[in-house]
Amino acid sequence: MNAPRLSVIDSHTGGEPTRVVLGGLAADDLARWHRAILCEPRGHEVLVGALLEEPENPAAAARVTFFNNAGLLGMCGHGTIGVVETLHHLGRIGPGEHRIETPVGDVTALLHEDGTVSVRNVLSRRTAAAVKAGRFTGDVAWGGNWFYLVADHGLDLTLTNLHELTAAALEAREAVRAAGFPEVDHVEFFGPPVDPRNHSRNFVLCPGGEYDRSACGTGTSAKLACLAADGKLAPGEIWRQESVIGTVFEGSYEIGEGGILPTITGRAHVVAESVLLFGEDDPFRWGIGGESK
Ligand code: PYC
Repeated sequence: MNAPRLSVIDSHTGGEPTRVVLGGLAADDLARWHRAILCEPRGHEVLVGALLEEPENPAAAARVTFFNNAGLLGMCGHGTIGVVETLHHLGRIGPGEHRIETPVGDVTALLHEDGTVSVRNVLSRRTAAAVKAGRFTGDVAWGGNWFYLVADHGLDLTLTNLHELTAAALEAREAVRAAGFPEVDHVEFFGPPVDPRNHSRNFVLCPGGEYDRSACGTGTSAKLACLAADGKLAPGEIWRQESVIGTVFEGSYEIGEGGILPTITGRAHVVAESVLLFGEDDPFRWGIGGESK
């Protein structure tokens, strides 16, 4: 493919950025283009991409493939909220319920009149409890991505501890994979909330080594699956999950077949509209550290 010109809209959801690509590529192209689109010098390693395509089901608002600096993502909670806010900003949808197709299943997103969005996520479940991995013990759960959820990390969940948190989460990821869970690519550390209105604070390590600025929609879904499995949260009860920067997702769940159906509520804000260029003579056409495959 020749150098595309890609129209993108950037937003953030609770501080975590989403770059929606409005077309010009197919999902198969992302293996080659993901770092060029997201990473420096056109973006930053923390950006999560969302490629919009025509849905298979004409009743759906969009088909979305999420990706980050490391490759493709299954589902993305903050990203879905960012996509809905972006479609609203473009005048393509209004308040109401919208179906969105993702590679791991359809989700529904309810855009409220006040701009908040409630995402009914894919079936989520805890697959293993109290897994010992190196110096950590935690649960393994699916919330649209795979998580290792750990409370006994020994660190305060503060921005001043980012380096220590990242190093410990990478260590936990290595250890849980070696313990027989190679599918885990996200690690979620828990601690007490700073704001007493919230139930818990988290730090989430994403597959490419970045931390989630939001409370992580799929991570909160995985947490709800664990709380449900332990009988610590009833269906319909609200769980307020605070992120390491203090932003909040509200979660609740219904019982599903073989798991739970989580709903995550948050708000996104559009911050930029732009066209990305990838000059053939640009030495960083593929992003710093990226290369054509
Ligand atoms: O909100 O699900 C999420 C998410 C996954 C990775 C970054 N954010």
